[in-house]
Amino acid sequence: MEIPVRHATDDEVAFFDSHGWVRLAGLVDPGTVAALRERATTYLEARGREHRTLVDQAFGQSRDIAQTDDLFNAAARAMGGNAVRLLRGVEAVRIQVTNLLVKEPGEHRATEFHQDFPWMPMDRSAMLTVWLALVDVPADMGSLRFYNGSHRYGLLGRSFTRAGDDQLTQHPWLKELELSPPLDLKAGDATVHHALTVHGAPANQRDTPRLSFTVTYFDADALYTGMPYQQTDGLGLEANKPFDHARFPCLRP
Ligand SMILES: O=C(O)CCC(=O)C(=O)O
Repeated sequence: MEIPVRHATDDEVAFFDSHGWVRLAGLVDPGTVAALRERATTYLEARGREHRTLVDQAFGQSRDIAQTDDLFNAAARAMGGNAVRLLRGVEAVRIQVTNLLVKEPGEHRATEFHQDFPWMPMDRSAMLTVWLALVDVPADMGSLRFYNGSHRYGLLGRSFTRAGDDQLTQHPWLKELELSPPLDLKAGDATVHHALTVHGAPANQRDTPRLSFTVTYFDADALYTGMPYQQTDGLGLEANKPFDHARFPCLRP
């Protein structure tokens, strides 16, 4: 199954490089997005609704969806070429995780500002997430906001471990950076953010769920550090070796 995905333009690549995020309008066509949305709704209805962690309070998830669903798998593979283009100097990527996210009005709070990378057991930070809107996501439904250029400041520490550990509380100087504008996304538009970019999202103030499909890609040359991490523990990965495992398919354009 092949899914048409447009290529990021040179301007979009340059914007990502300088800002640490970019909006890719019309990344996936409306017909494909409608099919993905229909499946997403079914999967998300079946998910557990326990709010055990600070992350659960911000959004619901259906992780690794592309491992069992052929359409999401095709979409994740088709978007990989843009990940290679956006990550400077990277020749191939692996998929780290695919996910369906839902932010329900009334049920979920704002997503606190955080970086994605501080949890990761990779020896290099060339990693990004494509966040594909499966419904129209006006800004007040909770499209992501980013601190421009924050990917240039290295690892800023973990969030979602305890109350009050969002990045702005830990690093008030981040407010000196410009915050990206509120984005009104159409279904099929995506935002892409680097794993070091500080990002968050407001609560959903509309009356319908915010639905998105996310794929996180990382440099295929990255080596496993052996750092404990729920996703990689027990897979038999060897420290200081690449992630040669079916869970991390390699995409080479
Ligand atoms: O969708 C959200 O509110 C947060 C998603 C996020 O942090 C991510 O995809 O890295």
